[in-house]
Amino acid sequence: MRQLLQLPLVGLLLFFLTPSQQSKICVVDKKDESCLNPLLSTMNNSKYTNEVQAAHVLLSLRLVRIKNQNLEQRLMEIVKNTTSRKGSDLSSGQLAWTIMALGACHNPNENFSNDFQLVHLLEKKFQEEIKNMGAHNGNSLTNYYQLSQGLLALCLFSGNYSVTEIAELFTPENENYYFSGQFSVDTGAMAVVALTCVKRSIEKQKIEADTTISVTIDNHIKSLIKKILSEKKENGLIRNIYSTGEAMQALFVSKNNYEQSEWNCKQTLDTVLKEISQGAFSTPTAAAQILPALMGKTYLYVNKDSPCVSGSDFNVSAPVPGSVTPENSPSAITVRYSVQINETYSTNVTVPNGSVFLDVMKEAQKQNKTVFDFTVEETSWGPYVTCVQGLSANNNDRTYWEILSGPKPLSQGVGSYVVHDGESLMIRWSKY
Ligand code: CBY
Repeated sequence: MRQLLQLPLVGLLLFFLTPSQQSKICVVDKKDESCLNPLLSTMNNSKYTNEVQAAHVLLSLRLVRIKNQNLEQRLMEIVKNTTSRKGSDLSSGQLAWTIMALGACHNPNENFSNDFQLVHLLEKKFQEEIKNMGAHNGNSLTNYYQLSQGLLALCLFSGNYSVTEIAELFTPENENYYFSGQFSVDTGAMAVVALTCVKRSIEKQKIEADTTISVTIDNHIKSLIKKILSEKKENGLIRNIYSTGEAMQALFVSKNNYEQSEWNCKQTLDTVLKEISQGAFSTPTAAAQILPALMGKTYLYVNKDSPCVSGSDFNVSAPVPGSVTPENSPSAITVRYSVQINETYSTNVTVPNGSVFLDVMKEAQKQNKTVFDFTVEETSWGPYVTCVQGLSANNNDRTYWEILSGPKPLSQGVGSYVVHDGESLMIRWSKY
């Protein structure tokens, strides 16, 4: 009798633990939303020196329907000014994110008459990327991450593209998905989201001739998802903390392409929340890229017909946890800094505690202007080193300046990585 009574209870428990239930609970709980405060305060307190950061954040806030009218207004101004000033100088990915951010919802007070023009401009940029591939050994003008961003915006905003061409370009064998032989999760994830949009749009239009292309695209998605899942770490992160948000989005949009047992979404979510509490995602772009996935949203939710203002206003209470300097740590630290081309040029550099990689480079440059000379370009992720000792990185040759600590390539850029006393830092002429 007792056993009989227990049966329904066991059933109920099993129901809650089934994989489909697990996937449903994989968003930040309403009661835990304060965990996201560090992300929101990073977004709120940023100076937005790089305009594309503003597009990233605006898109993210609109996607999760978090309302902060002041911030949104500020971001809109920056994005619109940039668009009218730089317009055709924006790269394909930058333009795609501008279109996505401005068009993510409909505001009756705003007139976006030039949206249509932006989509046309993106069509042109997308073709330029492809043309460059023909002329430069398969290398696009920028990279496949941006090509995927471009495709996604064209797909969501009714731009023109050839589905046959897309099916050929985005084949998983394409070496543009790889950097130095390693699969780029960020790139693969963005491609999965874009290809899923294309596939759904083909299915909606019911064009018979496109059915086989739809099957090909579906196979590409399946294969990319396999590669993404093979980058899953023991703690649930997918490659690293900065690629995990977009990998989660790719996995959300293609639930039918893997077994539920292949991914424990809750574990990934918990690890990301722990990282947030420890001060990761302290740049606006990093915060903007992780936020949608934590609230169960993907870029496919961008909806130009929904109203802009809704949801609740957010109050930022928690301060951003940064790298706290222990009280007894020395106020100045010394690191070894090297530039490697064929030869290696090294020096010892003393910088204040809490300095970033870029500060070390500046200090070395003061010591020797010829050997340690360098230039940077601002990107939405912070400064990107373009040139050292007069030698410039080049997309067509797939060359770049790689940054390392000891033998390990860093997963942050020169403007974010905080250096440690006694560390050996290097910038190395490399090929991806
Ligand atoms: N955005 C882009 O075009 C960038 C696309 C991206 C895949 C990007 C990562 C992912 C993302 N979510 O934005 C990317 N990096 C690319 C394409 C590249 C290549 C750039 C050249 C090109 N073809 O466009 C290249 C050369 C392979 C590359 N990244 C180099 C580097 C190193 C930069 C060093 C330098 N010279 O300044 C570096 C620091 C790796 C290293 N150890 O040398 C690097 N990238 C890192 C760490 C990163 C991550 C940044 C994380 C952070 N917190 O700062 C990254 C998010 C990102 C930006 N790269 Co690249 C990847 C990750 O770790 N998950 C378009 C825009 C409009 O959205």
